[in-house]
Amino acid sequence: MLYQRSSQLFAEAEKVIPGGVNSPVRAFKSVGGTPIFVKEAKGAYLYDEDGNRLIDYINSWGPMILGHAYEPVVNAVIEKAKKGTSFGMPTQLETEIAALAVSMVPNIDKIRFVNSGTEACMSAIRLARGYTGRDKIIKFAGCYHGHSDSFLIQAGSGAVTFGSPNSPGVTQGTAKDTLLATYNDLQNVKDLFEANKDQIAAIIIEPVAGNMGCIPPAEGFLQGLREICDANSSLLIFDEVMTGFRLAKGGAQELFDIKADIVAFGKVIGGGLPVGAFAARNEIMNYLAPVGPVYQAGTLSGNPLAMAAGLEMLKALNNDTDVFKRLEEKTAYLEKGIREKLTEAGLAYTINRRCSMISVHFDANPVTDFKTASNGDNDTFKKFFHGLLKEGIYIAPSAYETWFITDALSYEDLDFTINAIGKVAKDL
Ligand code: KE4
Repeated sequence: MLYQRSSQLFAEAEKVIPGGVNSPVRAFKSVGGTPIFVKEAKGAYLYDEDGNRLIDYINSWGPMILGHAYEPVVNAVIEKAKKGTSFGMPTQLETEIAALAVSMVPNIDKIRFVNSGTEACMSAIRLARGYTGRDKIIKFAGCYHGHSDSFLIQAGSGAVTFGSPNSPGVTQGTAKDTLLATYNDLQNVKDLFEANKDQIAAIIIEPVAGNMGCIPPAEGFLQGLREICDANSSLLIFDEVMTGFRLAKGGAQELFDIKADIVAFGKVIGGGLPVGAFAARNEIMNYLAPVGPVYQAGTLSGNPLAMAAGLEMLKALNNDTDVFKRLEEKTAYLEKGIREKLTEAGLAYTINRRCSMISVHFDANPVTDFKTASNGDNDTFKKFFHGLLKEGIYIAPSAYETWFITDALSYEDLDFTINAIGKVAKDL
């Protein structure tokens, strides 16, 4: 596997784009080496600029749940583009995808589309603050809700990869309203409510965390948060940018049978085009402009191309009764294979998984929160990452990420991957 062309392209990119990338986690800083430049992709495979074929376990960080260049999405975008790409005026298509999303996801009456997961989460907490009249929010160390100021406090994903979980540029005035809790620690959350009586607008959580590796909620944890919010008249916000339309048709709310007050979406909902969204029951959503006083807007929100892509994606997931079962079975098969190979190699590891979100941690102890996620052996992870890349397997270029399984993966791809892991594990 040579990366000569990627190296050349990276050098050119660095001259005109900070760090040569438009999103830091792509820069391979956590694992070292040169970022891979992709030429095209189809199904489960990426084709890089050096002609290498890579089996993709990131899938654009989640959206490609049915594989790259999924034909119904591609064809819908092509046809829609011929009729104009943006109007800044309402279209029937927005109502169609909104109605479908509302029919798929429990406990929501209305949905507002935006252009990214960051916008969705940022708007969700503004709405919660406006609705409750309170300023403070609780987030969990290691969770990542996009890069708006209120969230860059002990954030996961790329933020922690670069050791800047508290980004410069976030003012003390903003940071003071973000309270930090420990994932899977209900008592910690109760203590925060005790210390900030009647001041907390909402808890925002990734119902399955995916930005410190994959960390599922402990039994009873989400239910406990629901009860704490009810007892304090605070809102429970599920950041389902990763889990939405991935864990189940109705996302984490369906899978865990827990009711969130506001749900944020991204990734899958746009079918690979820039779409975020946030949704809630009428009494909350009607606080949003132009109906209510909470302002939120966007030039390209509900963009026809993005809506066309998202609609085809949601229709496919809504109509395929087996897709989530296939994703579960394929990821369980992969997990079993990885366990066998890493055990054979005598390695200390933990694998966390929920449905088609999975991560490998090189630490024998349970990984249940940001602190335990930080204990993993990153040198081993680096070798694991690059060893797999050489075998034609692309996993997340950071131990603080989750893998996203696509239904486009065949069992031959999974066997190829498991065998490659066996080969690489011997040298770790
Ligand atoms: P975007 O603004 O990147 O569309 O979404 C932000 C976001 C919000 N909530 C969750 C749970 C997320 O995982 C994300 C974004 N995820 C990262 C991957 N860990 C995107 C990759 C990147 O930053 O380039």
